[in-house]
Amino acid sequence: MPEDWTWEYEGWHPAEERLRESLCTLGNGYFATRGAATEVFGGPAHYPGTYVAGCYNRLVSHVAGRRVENEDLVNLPNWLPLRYRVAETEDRPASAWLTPANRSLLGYRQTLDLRRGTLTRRLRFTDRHRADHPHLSVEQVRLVHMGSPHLAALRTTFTAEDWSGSLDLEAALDGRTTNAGVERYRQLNGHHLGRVRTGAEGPDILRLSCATRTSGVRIALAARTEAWQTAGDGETPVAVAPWARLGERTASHLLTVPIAPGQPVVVDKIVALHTSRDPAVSDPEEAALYEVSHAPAFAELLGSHEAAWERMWRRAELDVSGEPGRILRLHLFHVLQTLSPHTAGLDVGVPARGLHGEAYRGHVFWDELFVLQYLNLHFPEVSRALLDYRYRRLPRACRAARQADRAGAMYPWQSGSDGREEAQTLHLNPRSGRWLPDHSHLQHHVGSAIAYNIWRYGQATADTEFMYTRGAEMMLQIARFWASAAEYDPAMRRYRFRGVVGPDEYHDAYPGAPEPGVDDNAYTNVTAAWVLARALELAEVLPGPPRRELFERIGLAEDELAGWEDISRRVRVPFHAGVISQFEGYGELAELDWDGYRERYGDIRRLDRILEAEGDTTNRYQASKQADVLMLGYLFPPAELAAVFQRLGYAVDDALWRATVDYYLRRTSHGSTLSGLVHGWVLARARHADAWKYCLEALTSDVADLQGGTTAEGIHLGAMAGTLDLVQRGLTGLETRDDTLWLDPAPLPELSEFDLTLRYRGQWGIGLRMKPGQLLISVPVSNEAPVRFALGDRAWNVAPGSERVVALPTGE
Ligand code: IFM
Repeated sequence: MPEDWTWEYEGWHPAEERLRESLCTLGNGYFATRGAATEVFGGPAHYPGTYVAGCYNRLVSHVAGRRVENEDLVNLPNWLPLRYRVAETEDRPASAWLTPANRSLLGYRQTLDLRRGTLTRRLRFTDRHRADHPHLSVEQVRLVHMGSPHLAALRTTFTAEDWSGSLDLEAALDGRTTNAGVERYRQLNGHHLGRVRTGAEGPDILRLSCATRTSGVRIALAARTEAWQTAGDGETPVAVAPWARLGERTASHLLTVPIAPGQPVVVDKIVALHTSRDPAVSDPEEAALYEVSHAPAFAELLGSHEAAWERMWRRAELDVSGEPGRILRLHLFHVLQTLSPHTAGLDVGVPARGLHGEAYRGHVFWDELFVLQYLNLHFPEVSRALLDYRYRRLPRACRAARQADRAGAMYPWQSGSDGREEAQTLHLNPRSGRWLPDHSHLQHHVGSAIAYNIWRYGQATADTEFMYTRGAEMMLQIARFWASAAEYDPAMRRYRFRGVVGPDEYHDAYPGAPEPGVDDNAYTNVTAAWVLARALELAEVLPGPPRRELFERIGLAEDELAGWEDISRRVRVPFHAGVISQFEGYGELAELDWDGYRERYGDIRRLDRILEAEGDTTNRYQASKQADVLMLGYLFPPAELAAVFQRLGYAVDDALWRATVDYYLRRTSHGSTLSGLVHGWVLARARHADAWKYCLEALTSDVADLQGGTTAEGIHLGAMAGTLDLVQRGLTGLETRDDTLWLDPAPLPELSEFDLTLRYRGQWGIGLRMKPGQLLISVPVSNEAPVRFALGDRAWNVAPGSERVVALPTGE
């Protein structure tokens, strides 16, 4: 169905434009551009933004009497501007520039076509001052090339429906951009670009170059403008030459073109973007000019762009019927625009908000935990590159650990260009206007997320070249950090991790405590124990020479491993009232009047801001921002979770786990999009009646902007990718271990039919088709060997070119 691949936005609604811009962003893993209007060079309704993956700059600001330093993903010069108006005639001055906000606008429709990777904008104007009400229609197609990652293009076609005259056109490169896309950051310095230079080359090429102020990344754009109209015979295109106007920070092509019914005017803008961070580039300006002057015409570019997308869709395949399927495809589109095969050649991590806006400054958090699981089974080379981003920053993480009197690697909660801790030290509560201390750097569980990703990547790919070298080194250094952070409590005869912050950011200290952090966060402790156990397992299988070489290089002695073994079996997990405690003392905190707060405020997702504005704090209450203990049920399938607890000497049976799920379900405000996802996943696996409610929340968090306007500042990449994985692994129960694809379906009635194509250990096109009561497994004929599947106590080797239909227990 064609509509399954398109998202349509009708009319011009100033309050919604920025949200649409995020959702209509086009990108290719190297760079992305928000779906902003080309006619407006700014203003409150629009926020043009172009971001190159990994292009950061650091600036100092002064807020609340303090000096703060922030590193931001930089908003680069805007390549979009293209504006138009009806040119003056002998008896009439030129019209105003025509924009979607203009009163002469009759119609506005934006269509995001996921299959083709294009954004088409259709606008229709009239001149109300003229008695004959002439009409001008404009169709504009935009692409950010998926095959040639440094190219973008814009084709604009103007049709005079019932008048003749001329159009004035201006196509520009605009270097006046700043980072101003997030209201909360407005008091911070956003002027990242300097040394702007503009120029023109030959009759049809403009150039603009600049550099980030402190990181010194040089950026260059070049734009080729091609315009023509059809001649009087309606067929012969006649090229129209532009002339260049160069400003200090802008470069424009200007042209005036006659137009008449049956003689449309077409303007193509082909743009190239390079930075000095690019591989295989001598000078970015020279590279951009070279690229733009060798780029083919628009029609050919569109063809090769669509072909590149077709190849991507084939590898990414995940087909779900109905509206959930349409949303999932949009999520997949944005994941692939942020992290594509082009990413594999770059030194970049997973930006939590995509390349779609400036929230969280383009930083890299633990959110990659929700992203790599999907990529592992489609684009493993991209997963590997993202893990290599972490590997290159391992020395910095080791130094951070040493500075904190720990051993091993302490990865930062927020990472940017060089891997230092980028978490802010102050954050603004927009409700109270107060700047508050930020202790999120105590979320050391980010290290376990990296280790978890390495382990799962290894299971999905059997990539021993990575696992026995960089993967092992990171695993061992993260395990070493945990071993050095563990405090032995002789009274409890257990190891404890104290002074941390768990995934639930509402608890960063005990009420009234002078120091930040809480003790024995169950998620942190259990995942730390898991990391230690997996590191030992990996150390065990490392072949002799690489093992010796690695141990020697990182100074790891064999007897350290004995200590890890002990810790991995005796980490403490607190319990209260028959459930796992989120941390020591959680059960003693006050109960919140949830109904009262809901009644008073309606949306209480950001309860932390509400309470702080009232002079209170979430630290006093049994109130969690997002899934914390329940994250364990997201990371570990039931058997593995039970085994993890068993190894620690705790009996966590089904009843205790269910009681734990219910307990936190009643005490969570879901102030992060990750929360709905994790709850949906955990409840779906437990076949809980409320599962769909949370899955739906995760599915709609960006398209319906559920977190109160935050999608306009960038999409939530973790939740988007997580919903793909919810189908891929959550509903199928898919696990990749022991050379086997293990299945344990728990389909939701609302998501009971879907198709997946996986790439597993170098084998492409492995198919899983789920229907109510039935699962069809297929292995393409092109495969070299059979693939082993298991479900419960049944197992099959499915040969190349064959299928296996598996009946599922009733209700599945
Ligand atoms: O990593 C998340 C965190 O869990 C909740 N706050 C936002 C971060 C970035 O997405």
